[in-house]
Amino acid sequence: MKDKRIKILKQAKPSEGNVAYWMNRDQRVNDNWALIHAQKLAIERKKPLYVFFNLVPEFLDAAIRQYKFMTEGLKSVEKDLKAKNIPFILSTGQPGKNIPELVQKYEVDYLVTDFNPLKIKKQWLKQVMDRTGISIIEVDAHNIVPCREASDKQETAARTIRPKIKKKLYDYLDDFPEITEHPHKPDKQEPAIDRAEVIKTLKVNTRVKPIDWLKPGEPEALRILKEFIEKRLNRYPNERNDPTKDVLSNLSAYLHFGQICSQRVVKEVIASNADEGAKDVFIEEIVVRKELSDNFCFYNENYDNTECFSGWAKDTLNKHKKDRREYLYSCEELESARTHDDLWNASQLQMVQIGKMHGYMRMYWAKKILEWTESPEQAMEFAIYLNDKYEIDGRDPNGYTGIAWSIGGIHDRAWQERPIFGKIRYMNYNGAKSKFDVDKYIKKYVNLPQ
Ligand code: FAD
Ligand code: FO1
Repeated sequence: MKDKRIKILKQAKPSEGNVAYWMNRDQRVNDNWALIHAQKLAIERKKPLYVFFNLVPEFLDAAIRQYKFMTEGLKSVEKDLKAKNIPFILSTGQPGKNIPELVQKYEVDYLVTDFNPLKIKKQWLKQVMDRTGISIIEVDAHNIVPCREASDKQETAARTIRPKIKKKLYDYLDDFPEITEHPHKPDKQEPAIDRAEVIKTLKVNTRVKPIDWLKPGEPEALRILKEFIEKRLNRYPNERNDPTKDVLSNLSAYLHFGQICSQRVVKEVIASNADEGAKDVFIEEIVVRKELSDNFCFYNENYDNTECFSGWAKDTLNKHKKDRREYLYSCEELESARTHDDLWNASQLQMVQIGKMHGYMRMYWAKKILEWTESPEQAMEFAIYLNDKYEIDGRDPNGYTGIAWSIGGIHDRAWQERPIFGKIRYMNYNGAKSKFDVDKYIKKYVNLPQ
């Protein structure tokens, strides 16, 4: 077990208490370094092991769509843990209050939690640390090369973090120990979770309907991974930027909710007999791009606003702030896909209807929001709001980074200067037309019943 995945956040004096894993980002039993470490600690101390999960009534702009996917996935987590003598304790409300209460109730002295670069988790962690006097340990169960280990600062671009990650990647592709049946019985028997009651605690938008084309949970994530490797991976290099082709992995929702980890995905991809070139192209995305996003959000708390843009980007966007906008749309007009651009409308409708916009279209979608709103500040606000409300994989470091890349040139370089965009990379309809059959894509979404 690489100790570099482990960060002692608070060291209390050793004592006779139990061990708990506060599950947040990595919502799975298998291949979960945080759970593996928590069980190791509990076995060493001959103590019961508990898993806490706190369900917040709202999370950024998540709707019932995302909560349904997540809570369905947690059902199989609870079942698998129960079979291993590890109680899964679900609390509802604010973690700053609930986790310290659970620590008290279950006499926990060691609290393990998984790494999460978003500022909301940093706030939660601070509240828990201020209200408990116990040891708190953070384990990076999401990145292959732990975020802090890959780099100790915000990286400029993929090309600067790539060598740092590649150098260590194979050190961190080790095998995952199994979670065994826990030998120390829990002190208390837990009443079954009343899920009807749990759902009532949510204060989320119920109009953004759950999706049915992706089944949540670890087993389904593994099935989709195997199918991707067998049927789509070899076509990925040439067709991944064509939204009319179905070659993407479709793993982002599972990765976002931690129902599968990228280390498992990469190990299976490397072990497969897919083309080596295809493996490299896919690994660039799921390792370099994905871990660059955690690096960006972890080291730059302004990942969700224009303050995070580099100096050159701020200057160029300010210089063009007063440029005439040929089109201006409100958030509602964008949300209901009522713009003059049928390609953009189709991408918005894809996101609203199926909860997952194609990766290539996300760049075009966000860049047009910069072009058709009053300011980069407003563009960031609208893009993040819509992305977090409708994308099944939203509210994720990849999303904040993807939007900051599109609107503020994060991890990108300066390009030919032009109105509104300044030197921020521009994308347009003709560019898309040269890459794929835009009419075919548009027909797929624009004619569907709203
Ligand atoms: P695949 O191409 O199969 O990729 C597999 C995995 O690699 C992805 O799940 C993701 O973890 C990682 N990956 C791929 N492309 C990128 C990338 N550009 N940056 C970081 N990681 C990447 N991704 C999200 O997970 N949530 C979001 O909310 C999100 N919003 C985005 C918004 C914009 C404006 C842009 C430009 C990109 C956004 N992305 C987001 C990144 C990327 O588009 C998605 O991760 C990808 O389309 C998810 O589908 P997939 O898993 O089938 O992709
Ligand atoms: N994490 C939690 O610990 N409790 C929640 O109730 C919760 C809700 C939630 C809803 C939508 C969503 O996209 C994420 C949610 N998360 C929740 C956080 C998630 O598990 C990740 O930690 C973050 O999104 C960072 O990737």
